[in-house]
Amino acid sequence: METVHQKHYRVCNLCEAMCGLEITHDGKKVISVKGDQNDPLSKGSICPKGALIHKLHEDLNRLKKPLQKKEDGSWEEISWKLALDTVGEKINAIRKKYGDDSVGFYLGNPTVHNFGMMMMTGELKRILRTKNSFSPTSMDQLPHHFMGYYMYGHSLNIPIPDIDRTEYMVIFGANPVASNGSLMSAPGVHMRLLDIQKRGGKVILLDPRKNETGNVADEHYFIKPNTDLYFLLGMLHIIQKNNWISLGHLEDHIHGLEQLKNIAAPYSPKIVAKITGVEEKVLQQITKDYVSNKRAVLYGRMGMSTQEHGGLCHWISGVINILTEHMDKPGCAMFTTPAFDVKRTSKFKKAHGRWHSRVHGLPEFEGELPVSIMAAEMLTPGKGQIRALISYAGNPALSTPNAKRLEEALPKLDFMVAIDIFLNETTRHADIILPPPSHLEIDHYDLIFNLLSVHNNVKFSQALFTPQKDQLYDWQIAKELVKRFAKVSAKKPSKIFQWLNPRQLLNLGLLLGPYGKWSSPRRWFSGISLKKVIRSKHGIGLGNLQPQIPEILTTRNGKINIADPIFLNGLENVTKGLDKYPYTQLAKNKFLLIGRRHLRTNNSWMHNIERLSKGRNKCTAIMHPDDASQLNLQNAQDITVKSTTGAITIPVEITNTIMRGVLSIPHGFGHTKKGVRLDIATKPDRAGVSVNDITDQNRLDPLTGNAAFSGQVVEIIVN
Ligand SMILES: Nc1nc2c(c(=O)[nH]1)N[C@H]1C(S)=C(S)[C@@H](COP(=O)(O)OP(=O)(O)OC[C@H]3O[C@@H](n4cnc5c(=O)[nH]c(N)nc54)[C@H](O)[C@@H]3O)O[C@H]1N2
Ligand SMILES: Nc1nc2c(c(=O)[nH]1)N[C@H]1C(S)=C(S)[C@@H](COP(=O)(O)OP(=O)(O)OC[C@H]3O[C@@H](n4cnc5c(=O)[nH]c(N)nc54)[C@H](O)[C@@H]3O)O[C@H]1N2
Ligand code: SF4
Ligand SMILES: [Mo]
Repeated sequence: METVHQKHYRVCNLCEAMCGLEITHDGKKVISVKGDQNDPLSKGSICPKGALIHKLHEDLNRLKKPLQKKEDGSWEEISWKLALDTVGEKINAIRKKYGDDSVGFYLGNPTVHNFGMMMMTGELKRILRTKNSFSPTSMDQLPHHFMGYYMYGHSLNIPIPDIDRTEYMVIFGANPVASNGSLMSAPGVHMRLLDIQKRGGKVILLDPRKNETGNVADEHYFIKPNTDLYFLLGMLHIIQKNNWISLGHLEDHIHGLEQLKNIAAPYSPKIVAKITGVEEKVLQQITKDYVSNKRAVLYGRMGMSTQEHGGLCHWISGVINILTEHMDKPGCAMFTTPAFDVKRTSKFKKAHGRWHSRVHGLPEFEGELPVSIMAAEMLTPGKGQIRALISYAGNPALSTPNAKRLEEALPKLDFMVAIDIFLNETTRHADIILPPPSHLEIDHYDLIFNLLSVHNNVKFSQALFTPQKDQLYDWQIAKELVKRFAKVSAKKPSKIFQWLNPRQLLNLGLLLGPYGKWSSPRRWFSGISLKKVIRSKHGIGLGNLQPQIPEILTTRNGKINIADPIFLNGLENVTKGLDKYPYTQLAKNKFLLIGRRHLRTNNSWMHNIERLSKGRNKCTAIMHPDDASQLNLQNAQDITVKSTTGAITIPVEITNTIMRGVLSIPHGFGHTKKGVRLDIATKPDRAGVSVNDITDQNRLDPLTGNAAFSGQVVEIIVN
């Protein structure tokens, strides 16, 4: 009998780009995956990870049944009921004995790519009532949220670059050509950057490495890691000195302008050049071109966020965009209007410093503590010590700063449960693993990335395949745990999450959202509902980003707080230290460490796909040829990289695409750890080493508590 091939359309949920996929299948197996040409946002673009999404589904290492660890360390498959009941009993017993804070909660990156998991883990967190809640936010985009919260009143009020209309884009520390864009969902970003050039515009990159985006950019400048704040202050200095300030339509909506007056005065181009390593004339030219171009934008990502002044960087870059009429205007930094707007009706809610971490006294933000201190909260005895961990869709044993310390802490816990599809570096420490279905077995809607997308857009993906019998979705697992944990919680489960499933909640959000049927009588017939979105198959384009100030502002005074004291004080501390800035050259065996991503990797968890991990070793330490020759190093030679927290041995990759004195090592590798059930673990030449064995958990942005990966000093020992 001839097999009938069918087409399935969905959105790839592996990264932030939201590419539309066209999947050809026979009802049981995927035949091919291509970019969906009719997707209004991605228009056919796809990357190698999306094209292999079915390999995750087919991976023989993927777990399908709950596992329980036996006394001898081996694993046994158990029923869902027994697994959930055991988790309920164990965690409740610990909570009863030691209090709510004795349970640590870690929500990993894939949570934000799964709307059911997002909705229901929020409820789970509410019921757990632990102060010890963590996520990768605090080693990633926390400075963006911090800036959104203090300047615009909500941590999700994050302006994104209007990449399709801009004519001058200055990028700090991002590599969208490899990462496919972050806090700027822009599928096919490579083409979008080329389009800027076709329009006669320019792309400028400031990065200690001439990365893949640097190959596309019109201009690339090496900037010393951890110094972007000084460059931005240099820009502000020039703008203020020349009085190139123009507020345009924001004039009546800004509060605190006066306080900005002299803040950049000490940051003369001469001093800035000395600190950043970028020539004075480059700073002058970029500032001039940026100010004179009406459609220009500053955009900074990982490299700018994960440094010691990540919070101040995002503040100053926002200040510059605002002061020069590059905010809330086409081609500049803009806010989105998503169909389901999770922050739409929200009023200002205090979300910073409501409690502090026990050991280091660091403030929470949006209910989370900095992840860098998670291990300390496990290892330090006393009331409130973490004794159990719920790790949801995360791999902190590879992803967090000084993860070696966490590896020390995890086996000492009284109990750990991991909700994950693999037995990997983190989940191997669990007592129970609960595996949800694969990425092709779930419904999908981008609750968060539609909020960060360069075009307004709405699309719903239905599950393609049916999960194993009895297997629970991430959201169902959370719901089952809520039921059990509620027995000893001071909080009652909320009715809405008890009665409605994620699809129904999503439908409500869409109906009431800015384009929804229920948003106004006028939209009763034409408006959006989930049914209508599902019928659209390829998704519905909702047009370009629109100016939204003042409507979007949810600050207490209804204004943009351009100079909140928290930022001014933070900057004052930096300025006080300016006279003593350590300009000294490092010894020839000392380097400033930075990270990188590769198009064919996705943090720590897609290396197990053979077709992504094969080929050239991606886990190398990139070094400049002059540095290598000073150390007598040959390409691919093993070196030991040592820091205050540990040492790793890794092959060196010599290329002049990196700044002198800088070393670039990717994260997410190191799969050779004992007990991992992954094919990649049997291939030491590809499994790599974990850079987070040498990153220092004490290097934090003092303002936000974000991990400062960039610019850590490491020492090289030639083997
Ligand atoms: N040195 C250094 N460290 C870094 C970074 C860096 O640049 N440098 N980057 C940081 C950043 S930005 C991030 S976001 C973090 C990521 O940090 P984490 O979120 O801790 O790690 P991931 O590698 O994303 O691991 C995701 C886990 O989720 C599982 N998973 C995948 N899909 C699903 C699903 O649908 N359901 C469930 N339940 N599980 C699933 C995977 O098997 C994997 O174990 O790493 C951070 N760490
Ligand atoms: N293929 C792929 N795509 C991904 C991911 C992945 O692992 N693989 N991860 C996803 C996730 S979780 C995230 S958060 C995003 C991140 O996406 P991006 O923000 O684009 O992150 P990176 O690719 O790490 O690029 C960071 C850049 O910052 C530079 N840099 C480092 N330190 C400094 C510094 O001090 N100053 C300056 N100016 N630059 C510096 C690095 O050299 C690097 O080029 O990517 C997402 N997309
Ligand atoms: S760029 Fe991201 S969303 Fe697009 S196919 Fe690749 S992994 Fe999927
Ligand atoms: Mo991230």
